[in-house]
Amino acid sequence: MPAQLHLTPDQIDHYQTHGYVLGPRVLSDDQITRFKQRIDDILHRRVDFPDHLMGQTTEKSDAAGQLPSLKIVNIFRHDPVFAEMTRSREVSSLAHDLMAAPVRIWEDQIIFKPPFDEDAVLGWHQDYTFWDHVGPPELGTCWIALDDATVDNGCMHVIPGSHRWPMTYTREDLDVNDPHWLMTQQGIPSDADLTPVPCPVKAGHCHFHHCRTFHGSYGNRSDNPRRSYIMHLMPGTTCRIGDNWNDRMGDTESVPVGQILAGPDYPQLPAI
Ligand SMILES: O=C(O)CCC(=O)C(=O)O
Repeated sequence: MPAQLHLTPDQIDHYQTHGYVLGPRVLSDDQITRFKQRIDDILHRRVDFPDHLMGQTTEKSDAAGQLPSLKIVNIFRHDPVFAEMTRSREVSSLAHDLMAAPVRIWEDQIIFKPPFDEDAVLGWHQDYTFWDHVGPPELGTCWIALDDATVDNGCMHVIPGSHRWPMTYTREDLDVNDPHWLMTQQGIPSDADLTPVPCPVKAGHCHFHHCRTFHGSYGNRSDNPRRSYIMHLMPGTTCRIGDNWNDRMGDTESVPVGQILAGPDYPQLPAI
């Protein structure tokens, strides 16, 4: 796998126009194996990981003894195995095709959807709703499949072009119990096409989405888990513009309001 991967001009244009793009392979077989093992170790408490960063996304499914659907956040700040992704030249090359240098890491996540869990749904949302204490809203996400992500096992879906819509709601308005809430909000053009587009990618491959793109995912109907490792990235121009509100997120309080988020808490991806 070449370390210097690049998106083609058509892929870059696709991201800018539609708010997402499917990308190439960024993980080796060895990384996929080690990362899956590490997720297993974290989920089964064989390694230390802060409890409050392990959030259950749905009620536990019916299958006896089965793990629930989980979203684990801030992994690179606590786990030495996943911290190696802060040095990924592959992710860095691609991210710098889409965002102003130097691209830094804002947050990361693991999403684990157990087999046969049709309730493991992640409702429609825009990431920036939860990040509006940093800006400008030009952050982007590199979503990496650890298992082949398919429509059957709940791959991510997007609404193309939605990153450009003038949405007016705030975080306080959100109804987190209604997965379709976002689709009913003011700002969606009356002629908008709200047909969800799936983003299937093979294990080790990635896709990118803009922080304002509507996205979500359905449950897992397959007999395998759906695991992904997700890097939320910020262009080098990203500043703190407000106050922390969620202790599952990166802490911005060491950076004065109006200053660029930089320093050891926000590692810079390798220079390209
Ligand atoms: O993995 C998913 O199903 C959704 C991911 C997501 O919401 C994100 O990457 O921001």
